Amino acid sequence: EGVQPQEYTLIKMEVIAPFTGKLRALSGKRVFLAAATLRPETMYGQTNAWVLPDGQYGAFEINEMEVFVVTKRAALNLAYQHMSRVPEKPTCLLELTGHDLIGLPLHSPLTKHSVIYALPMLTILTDKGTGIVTSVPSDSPDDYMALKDLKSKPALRQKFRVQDEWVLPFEVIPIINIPEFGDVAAEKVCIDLKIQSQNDKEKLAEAKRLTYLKGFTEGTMLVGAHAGSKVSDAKPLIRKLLEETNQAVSYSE
Ligand code: A2H
Repeated sequence: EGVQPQEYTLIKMEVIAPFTGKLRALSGKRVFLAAATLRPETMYGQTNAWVLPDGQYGAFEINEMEVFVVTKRAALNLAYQHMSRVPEKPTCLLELTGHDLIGLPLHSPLTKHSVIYALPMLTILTDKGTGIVTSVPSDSPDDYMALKDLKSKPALRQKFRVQDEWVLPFEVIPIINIPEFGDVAAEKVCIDLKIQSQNDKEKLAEAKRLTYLKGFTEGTMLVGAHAGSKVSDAKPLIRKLLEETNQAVSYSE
């Protein structure tokens, strides 16, 4: 835990009905994978969600209608931030693992895709955010490499029972221009640094360092309501829009 609280935007990625398997127990509710992001302005570039296959998750009651799938740890934080049906007490309707979530069809804000899927990422930390991550391979080196691994390794897809059609049709979407890195910064930096896989920790840390600050300070939006604006100007406006339209909530830890 850092000294300063980190303020995230939780993106509400809605599970598309009808529910099957374990999720059937939640039929009639609105169920969301709640993904913690620091880059709400990149949601135009979402291609999938990430879950940790062996991660422990739960479906927690947020209010009468809405359920969030997050880690138990995040549910407790949410309950202390007025996001629990019972104040300060998480109510878990269903325990789930990442394996139960892989393949869920999702409807997520701002992306051009009407359906995206939950896919496995092996480097998700369960002590940060919600344990659910939304994937923007154009601007996040971690997301780019994890998607590339799944696309290029049929054995990895088989291992986690990932169907080709959840992965192969989803291309990197250009959403932000960074003068030094072009329109798909994460892809360029991963190629330049010759990053081999999502497990290449040191190089990925360098790639993140290179893209993260420059994206904010020098990036220009290519798409959406703020196309042509600086990322630093668009970011708070997009965040506000997502929250006002109930497609996201703020969350800190
Ligand atoms: B970011 P910080 Cl486009 N485990 O969102 C691993 N990574 C996690 C996580 C977890 N439990 N929870 C959140 N994250 C990711 C978008 C994005 C992000 C872009 C570019 C950079 C970037 C799309 N994925 O983060 O350690 C989430 O990915 C680079 C730092 O709290 C979240 O924002 O600073 C970010 O890490 C939070 O990381």
